[in-house]
Amino acid sequence: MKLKTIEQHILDQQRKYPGASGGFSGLLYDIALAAKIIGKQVNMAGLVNVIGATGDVNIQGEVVQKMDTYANDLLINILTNGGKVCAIASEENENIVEIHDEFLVGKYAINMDPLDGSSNIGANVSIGTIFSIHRKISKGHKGSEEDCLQKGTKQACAGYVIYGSSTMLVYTTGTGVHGFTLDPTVGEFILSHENIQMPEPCKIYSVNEGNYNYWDNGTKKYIESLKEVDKTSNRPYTSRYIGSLVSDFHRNLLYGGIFLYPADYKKDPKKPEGKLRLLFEASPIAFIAEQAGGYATTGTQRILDIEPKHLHHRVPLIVGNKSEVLRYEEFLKRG
Ligand code: AHM
Ligand code: MG
Repeated sequence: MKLKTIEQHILDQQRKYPGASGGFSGLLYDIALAAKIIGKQVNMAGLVNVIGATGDVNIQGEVVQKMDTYANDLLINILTNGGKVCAIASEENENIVEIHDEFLVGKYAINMDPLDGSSNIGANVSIGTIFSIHRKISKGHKGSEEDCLQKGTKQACAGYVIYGSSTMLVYTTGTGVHGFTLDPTVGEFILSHENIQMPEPCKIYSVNEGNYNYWDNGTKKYIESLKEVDKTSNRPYTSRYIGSLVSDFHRNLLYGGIFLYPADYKKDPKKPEGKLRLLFEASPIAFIAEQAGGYATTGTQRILDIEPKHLHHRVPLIVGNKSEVLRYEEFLKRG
């Protein structure tokens, strides 16, 4: 058996595509490093009540941070020190994080959700980090919001880290989707899932069905259709919903499935709204899905084609096996 670390894999990819720069590989190493540290900390999360609750002062006299703040600060720290980025946008920050004068300014902008699904952490449920990398397009020496506000088709790379029964990093640069599992004994991400493709048929659906009464008719009818007995498998679809996007998507990517967070009328009875954020959640997940043979839509528009209006732009997200996502679009059209 030939073991390949994430570093070797990135270098191999770079050799295959001579245009790829070392700066880009360095950036992925930095993300992998942050992932290892966050993973270790997430594993300790259950002990916060023992060694000092969130917001409290711990035994060393330091304030114990909330896990999502910890992950955000750590990523910003590692990425700015690495000198490969020109701007960072994070779900945790209202505006972009600018690179201070003491650091080198790189050619890439990062959009990230440092710890998605963190409300699940108290129940020991898998959570994740999502990232999306764009090339710098702004004119000045430093990066600006313009570099982060690019549509999904312009992504140079997207990925996520899942902190589950193992820690895994999954990424794409537009040449397939590759997954690496952390071997905690040696601290290396080892290639474990090469060229992932979403398997057919689509067997699973993942949606917060508590929102049913707030959905439009098309979505309601589509979900009802999944409960009918399928002619080929002779059984209805299986419902699986964790409430942690990375975990729900990761399972569907490996087993075949559709994830839905459709627009709903929960907040405003006149205007349906999506919950998930385009730049930090929908767009990177859509890039990975398409690279794995799947598809992602708002119901009426391909996610990767949406021009972001602002950093925290929210969209409906329906992602999974292509034929199934297209079938959802048909239901929505018919209403
Ligand atoms: P967060 O960014 O505040 O963690 O929220 C995003 C999470 C996703 O991981 C998940 O898909 C969704 O929210 C679950 O929402 P709900 O609890 O409404 O079903
Ligand atoms: Mg999130």
